[in-house]
Amino acid sequence: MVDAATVPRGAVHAADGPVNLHDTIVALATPPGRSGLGIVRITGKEATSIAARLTGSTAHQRWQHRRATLTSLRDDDGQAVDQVLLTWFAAPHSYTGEDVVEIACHGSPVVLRFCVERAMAGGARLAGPGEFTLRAFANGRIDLPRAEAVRDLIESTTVYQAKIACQQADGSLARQLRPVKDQLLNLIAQLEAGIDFADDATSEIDIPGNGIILPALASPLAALRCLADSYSFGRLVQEGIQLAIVGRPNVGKSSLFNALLQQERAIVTEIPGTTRDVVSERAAIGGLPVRLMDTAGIRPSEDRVENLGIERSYSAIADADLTLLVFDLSEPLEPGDHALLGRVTSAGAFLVAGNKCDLPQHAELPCPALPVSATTGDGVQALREAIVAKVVPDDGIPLQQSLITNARQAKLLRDAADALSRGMEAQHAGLPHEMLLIDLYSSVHSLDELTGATTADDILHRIFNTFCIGK
Ligand SMILES: Nc1nc2c(ncn2[C@@H]2O[C@H](COP(=O)(O)OP(=O)(O)OP(=O)(O)O)[C@@H](O)[C@H]2O)c(=O)[nH]1
Ligand SMILES: [Mg+2]
Repeated sequence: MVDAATVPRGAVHAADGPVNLHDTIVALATPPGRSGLGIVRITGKEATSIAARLTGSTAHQRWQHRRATLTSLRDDDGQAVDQVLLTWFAAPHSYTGEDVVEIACHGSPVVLRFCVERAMAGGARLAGPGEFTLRAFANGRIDLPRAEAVRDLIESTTVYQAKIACQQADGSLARQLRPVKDQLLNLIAQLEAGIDFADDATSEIDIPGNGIILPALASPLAALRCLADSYSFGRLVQEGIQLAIVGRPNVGKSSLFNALLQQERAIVTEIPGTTRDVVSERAAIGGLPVRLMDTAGIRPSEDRVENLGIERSYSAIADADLTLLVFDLSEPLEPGDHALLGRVTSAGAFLVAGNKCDLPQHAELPCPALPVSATTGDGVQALREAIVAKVVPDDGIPLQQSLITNARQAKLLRDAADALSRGMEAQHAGLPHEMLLIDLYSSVHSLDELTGATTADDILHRIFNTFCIGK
């Protein structure tokens, strides 16, 4: 999708001035600290000559593209400091599109620092955050969504998030947008030609009629809306959901919280009113990142501290994407249970669990509930699945099509779709084709901004600054 000719080159700004995209940069690509291996990465015109000097060899003519070579990292006197594996990626078939050398050292912080400092002494500059990926983008190797996906892949906290990011890093969004943009450009070309020749009686080029224009708008509009709509679920995949566990005291909220987390995080006792504050913890449920919130049991109370805790339980219900209301199946329900059900129902998405299903049942539930036992674990897996089913769209987790997980991309897709909607309205209202052309150009412009073909430097700077150093 990215048109290499329109990609900004050498003009991207860092906070303190333009970023030089033409010098040679070096960074540690693995986390600092002691480890089995650490990788130093160099990209740029001087990458191979600097790496040759680091390894004290003139043998770099024998390095093979994408093949690892066993060699030594040496000091100025030629003394070996570490035995390393060096991999050379020849321009333009590398991540950045330039010559790239990766040196896998043993993961000693002093060795790694030595390697980076020697590369700097040889003429390389220390890379800023995301500068390797910025070069890949600036050199037309990847478009902006693919660059953002690389960052999301590194930041992923669940395997499902990683799968989505991996798919995006592979260019799935560009593959879906390319035909959309082509359709829009075709329509623009037809309209422009029709307008140019409108006054020429000898011309055989006509302005296309509604029968051609409206369907030509409908199909890209539907595709853009579908992608933009996927963000409602994509946002949850990226940011996770907040799940508040609420109920009367002693129904087993903290026990269920611990069972879902698979660790004894919250205090559990037989004394009603044990939990006094919101206890929250991150978990992955069915691949979704979930912030679980255990709350104070809700009941009328004279205790000031308990009442403060109960206020927080109400706030947790208000803030949650999903509320899990817990009843105790082994005890008759109380008026407070019914009041709470009313409150939870009106607050938004909710699930009801009947806990302590291992005990004889004495509760008459006013609504369907998932039977669970936090003690035996019965029903906990079904509860996990029910939580996922509550937030995943009806047609399941859409791994096949591109999923938008990024607010910037979602906004630009909505802008592109809105422009087409306006164009359709203009067309229905019989306005001159020039009006439709304005909307078509506006839609294409939003798509170009999305892919990075026309994205402003300060936005690029903000995006790449969220990357880690060495990527
Ligand atoms: N038999 C049985 N007992 C349970 C189950 N879940 C919780 N309990 C017991 O019920 C009591 C209360 O459990 P908690 O998890 O502290 O209940 P809670 O809803 O967090 O209570 P508060 O924090 O006081 O609001 C404890 O004695 C638990 O061991 C269950 O599934 N079966
Ligand atoms: Mg509790």
